[in-house]
Amino acid sequence: MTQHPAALDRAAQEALVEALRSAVRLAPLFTPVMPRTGRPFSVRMTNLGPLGWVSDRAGYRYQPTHPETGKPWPAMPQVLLDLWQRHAAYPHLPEACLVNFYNQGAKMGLHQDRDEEDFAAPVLSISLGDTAVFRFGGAERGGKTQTLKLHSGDVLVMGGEARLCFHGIDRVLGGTSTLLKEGGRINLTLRRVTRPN
Ligand code: MD3
Ligand code: FE
Repeated sequence: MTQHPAALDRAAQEALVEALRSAVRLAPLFTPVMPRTGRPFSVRMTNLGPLGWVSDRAGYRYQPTHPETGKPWPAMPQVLLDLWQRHAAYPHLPEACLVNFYNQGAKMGLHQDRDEEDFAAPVLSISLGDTAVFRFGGAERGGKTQTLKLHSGDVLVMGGEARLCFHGIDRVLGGTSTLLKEGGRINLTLRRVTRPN
C-alpha cells in the first residue's frame, strides 16, 4: 500500500469534481443494496469506463451499463488514465472507475475487493472532499486493523499484499474540506477487471 498525500493539487481536484458532475448527469448516483437481504448501502455510487461495479439482490458484479438507465457508463476522463499510468505500475488500462459518494454519516464496512479476475493489477483510490477514516487489516477477516486518514487529493495505491486486504471507511469527518459545496466525500477507485490477453 502506497499513500501519495496531496497527489492532486486544488486546481486538479476542482477539475476532477467538474468532470464528475458531468458524468453524474449521464450516469446518476444510485443506491446499491446488499445481495440477498436488499439492505441499502449508506454510500451512493456510479461508475466510469467500459465496466462498472454494481450490487443488487442478485449479487456483486461488473457490467457495461448503468443499472437504472441501461446506458453505457460515461468514459473515464484522461486525467484518471494519466494517474493510473503514473502510479499503478501496471501495463494495461483500468476498465472501471467506481465513484463512491459519502454524505455525512455514510460509511463502508470492512470487505475485500474480489470481484475482479486480475488481482495482479493494483486498485488506485483518489479521495476528494471531507477527510475519511480508512480502516485496513490483513487478508484474513478478524485480524488486527489500523486506521489512516484520507484527505482530499490523496492517492492510495493498493497492490501486492495489500490488494486483498480487508478495508473500509469508519467515518467521514464533516467540515474538513471546502472542495464540495455541500460537503461530503467522493472516492474514486480505478480497477482492472478482466485478465489481459
Ligand atoms: C484496499 N472504497 O470502493 S478506498 C471500494 O474510500 C472501497 O470509498 C473505499 O473500499 C472508499 O471498494 C476505500 C481505498 C481502497 C480501495 C480499494 C481497495 C482500498 C483498497 C482494494 C483492495 C484493498
Ligand atoms: Fe473496497
